[in-house]
Amino acid sequence: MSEINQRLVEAKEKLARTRAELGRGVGETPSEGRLPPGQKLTDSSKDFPVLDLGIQPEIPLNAWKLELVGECENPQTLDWTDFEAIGIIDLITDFHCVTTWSCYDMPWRGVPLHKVIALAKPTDNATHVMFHSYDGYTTNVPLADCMQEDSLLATHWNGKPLEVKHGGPVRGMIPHLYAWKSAKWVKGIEFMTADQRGFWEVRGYHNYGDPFTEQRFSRDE
Ligand SMILES: Nc1nc2c(c(=O)[nH]1)N[C@H]1C(S)=C(S)[C@@H](COP(=O)(O)O)O[C@H]1N2
Ligand SMILES: [Mo]
Repeated sequence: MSEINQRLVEAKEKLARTRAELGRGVGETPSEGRLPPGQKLTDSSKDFPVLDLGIQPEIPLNAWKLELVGECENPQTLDWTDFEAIGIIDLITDFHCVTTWSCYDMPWRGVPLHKVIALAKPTDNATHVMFHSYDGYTTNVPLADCMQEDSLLATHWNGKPLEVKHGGPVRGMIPHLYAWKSAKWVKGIEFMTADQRGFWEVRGYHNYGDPFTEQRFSRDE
């Protein structure tokens, strides 16, 4: 992790601390509408903002691998051909970043996460998943959330292969959680018998990250 943009990470950690001190949802009324409280709608007709650690790893398709490891009966490594053969779907979802921008109707294409997970057969003891990325990023998600119909490993956005800056060739897309739970440049999925915090979750961000109840920071837990 020595290559990551340390200043960027520190700035975001500081934001987590100061926002935590101010308290959550100041002056805002939680709404049950489509736009989660505290969010602003951003135009994504052409592109959308980029957030990363200052590294955008370039992984050619013929070098890309997905490792399924940990608490499962069939640990395995998939290459691009294996991965695509699982079955591609199109999915339109909303996108909510904890830095307060949201986009509606994001057109994704990819492989349903539950189908990938089914190949690995997590044991009954597996409760959580850790996503591992080529830039060293990690994020934890309960297994049940990964099994939802609209959780995806996305390969395309708006009809085109996912650009490197947005996590191509393959990124997670867990639309019902804040976007830091959607790991870009995914290289591994680890099944765990207990919850463990990922990159931002140990740096002041919420362990679960539900945008509709503003689970932004760890002090909201
Ligand atoms: N591998 C990796 N995935 C990541 C990140 C990252 O730094 N590295 N940033 C997260 C954060 S904080 C957000 S908001 C979204 C941003 O996705 P985008 O850059 O495509 O908008 O990716 C998430 N996934
Ligand atoms: Mo983010």
